[in-house]
Amino acid sequence: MDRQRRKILALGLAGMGVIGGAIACSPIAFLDRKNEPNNPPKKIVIPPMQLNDASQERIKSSGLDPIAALREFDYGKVSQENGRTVREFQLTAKTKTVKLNAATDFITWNVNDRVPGPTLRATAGDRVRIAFANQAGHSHSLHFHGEHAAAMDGVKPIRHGAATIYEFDALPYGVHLYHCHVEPVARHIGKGLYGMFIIDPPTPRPPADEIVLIMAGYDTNGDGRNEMYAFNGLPHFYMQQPIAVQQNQLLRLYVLNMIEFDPVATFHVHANMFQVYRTGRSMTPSEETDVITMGTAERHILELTYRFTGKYMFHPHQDAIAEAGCMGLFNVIT
Ligand SMILES: [Cu+2]
Repeated sequence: MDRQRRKILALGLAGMGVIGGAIACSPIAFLDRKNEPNNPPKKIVIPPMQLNDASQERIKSSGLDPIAALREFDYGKVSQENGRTVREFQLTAKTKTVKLNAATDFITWNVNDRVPGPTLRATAGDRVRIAFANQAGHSHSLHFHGEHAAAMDGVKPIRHGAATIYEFDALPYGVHLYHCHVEPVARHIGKGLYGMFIIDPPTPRPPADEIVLIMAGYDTNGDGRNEMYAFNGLPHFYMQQPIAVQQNQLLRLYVLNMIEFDPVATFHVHANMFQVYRTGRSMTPSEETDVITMGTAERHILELTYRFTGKYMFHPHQDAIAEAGCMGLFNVIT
């Protein structure tokens, strides 16, 4: 999160008089469009998300933070070079043991000690510079989806203790991803070395409450099958801590299927329909549905608005996957 947004959040917390360890998001947040200094910030109402004690404890003890993954975007360190915007990102491969539930420890390979890694964000045409260091103990790499030269494709293993720079133009606009490409790739991704990479179109999309949902699986016993699944890293978390969203306000979901070992997963929302922007590659939706099939690494923008308040599930309609942790709730409030 950049400093300005931290400040806004801090002000929001103070203004709300949050006490007693309750954690909340600011009631009013601004969509951060650093690259458009001439556009006034657009106000979107993001309902405060009061974390109950159990959720706070779980985030602390698990080493995973699905709240940070949900609405936080890393725009990089921005500078101008020869009249164009350059965004520099520091990404470090790490190894970290997390607690998927009270009984299950899991050794992750990850980016910046997070699973998923930070959601990187740029605007089409920006220059993107990724300073990648490997401190994970094994060889890793970062392979970005999108267009770039072969030398920047990130398939060459970077040894532990080494570093490299990946640099390319952010193209084309859409929802992309990055992940380790060292073999066996399914294992490296399955252990957590991935994240989302959003390239905004030159003309911004309309203001919306923007939410990242990344589906992933965990092979906890090394048998080449997933025993647990999650949205944004932590199994079942958004069931115990529903995502508060505003009634009658556009919700824009950036959904990525990062599940290895299962060929496909669907994404389904209850009691509503969504507009599909496949791979985020268009400004007009291609279809409307309430369940969409996604192979591994497929990702889409899905837009919807809830007319009625209440709690609504979202999950893959492979119900075994949902019941093993890849399930959550939107709590639609006025
Ligand atoms: Cu790797």
